[in-house]
Amino acid sequence: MWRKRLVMGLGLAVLMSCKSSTSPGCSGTCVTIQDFSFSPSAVTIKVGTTVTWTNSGPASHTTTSGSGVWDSGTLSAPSGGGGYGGGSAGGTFQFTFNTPGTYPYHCKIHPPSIATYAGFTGTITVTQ
Ligand SMILES: [Cu+2]
Repeated sequence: MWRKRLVMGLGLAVLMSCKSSTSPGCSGTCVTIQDFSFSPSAVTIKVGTTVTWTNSGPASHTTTSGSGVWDSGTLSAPSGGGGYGGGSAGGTFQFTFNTPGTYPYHCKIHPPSIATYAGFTGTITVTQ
């Protein structure tokens, strides 16, 4: 009987560690959105990789593909110091890239066509 309880305990520990690694922290390929930059702005990944964007700036943002491949919609800003400060973590968005290519993107709310946000762009490069 003790053996079964041990296995269940381990399973629970694995579940809990998974949960804490997705939000507000991020495992895998992660891009942080700030006011007004994507960090890192250029990311190179292998086909099949999932990218997670997290908004940690004080304003709402989006990650929006320049060629319509993805659009996160509005990602809310973290509140009350974010997940570590007792508030809520910023909005996150995940997209899996299954086709090699170069994917420029921007924030729809703060588009690079406005001079102030000209540098607020990012690129995902997907290789075989
Ligand atoms: Cu924005």
